Amino acid sequence: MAQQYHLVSSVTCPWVQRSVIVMRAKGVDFDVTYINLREKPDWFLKISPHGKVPVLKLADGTALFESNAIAEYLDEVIAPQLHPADPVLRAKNRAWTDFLPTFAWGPGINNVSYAKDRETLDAAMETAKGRVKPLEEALAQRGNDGPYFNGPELSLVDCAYGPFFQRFMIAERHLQSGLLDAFPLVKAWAETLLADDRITGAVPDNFAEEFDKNLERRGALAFEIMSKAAAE
Ligand SMILES: N[C@@H](CCC(=O)N[C@@H](CS)C(=O)NCC(=O)O)C(=O)O
Repeated sequence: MAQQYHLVSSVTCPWVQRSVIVMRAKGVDFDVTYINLREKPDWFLKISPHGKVPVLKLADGTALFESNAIAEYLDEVIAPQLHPADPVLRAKNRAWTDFLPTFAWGPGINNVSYAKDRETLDAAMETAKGRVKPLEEALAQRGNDGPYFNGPELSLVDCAYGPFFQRFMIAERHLQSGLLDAFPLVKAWAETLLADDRITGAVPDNFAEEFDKNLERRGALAFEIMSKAAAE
């Protein structure tokens, strides 16, 4: 029987993973279609206005796009609610979720993960620190002891950042940049997210292999270091 939700996906996409995490956290079953983003099918372009995944198709055929809109929709219709009940806290959570593209690409931590050589890595580290610092301050001021963003329970903020920490940590194993060392609260938060199977398990079986290929396609230093280590 067809599931109520159908996710249009691509294997290594962190924004898709965010949708999957929300559905896992809510115990929702769903079908998935993987597409090749380098050869987008026509049917996909018809339902994704900017040609990006994720798209979540509902039982009545409605297609939702944008991972934030999808996460908010799922949180409104399926328990348990991951957004805080308090409107001020909820607004703060939305703001930190909106900060995610700045954190990742601002130029943020993705520029570290995908740096092509030592020189660009050093430059990326400097700018990325400026993107991690506001989060460190937010965690210091959040008024709870974690381990998740809002305290003991997973939130939509955790669902959004988890995929980006997961990818950063894969590259970081090879790069050893130490980016998060100056930010102990962010580091502890990232470790909590990476210890949560709802987050790290929200990728397909071939994720590791495809992510390595992604690093290779980008000419990333992390891939070069990894290949050298494997050859030794
Ligand atoms: N703001 C979008 C970003 C989604 C996004 O960038 N998806 C990438 C894959 S990770 C994509 O589909 N890229 C295809 C393209 O840009 O042509 C969201 O949150 O859903």
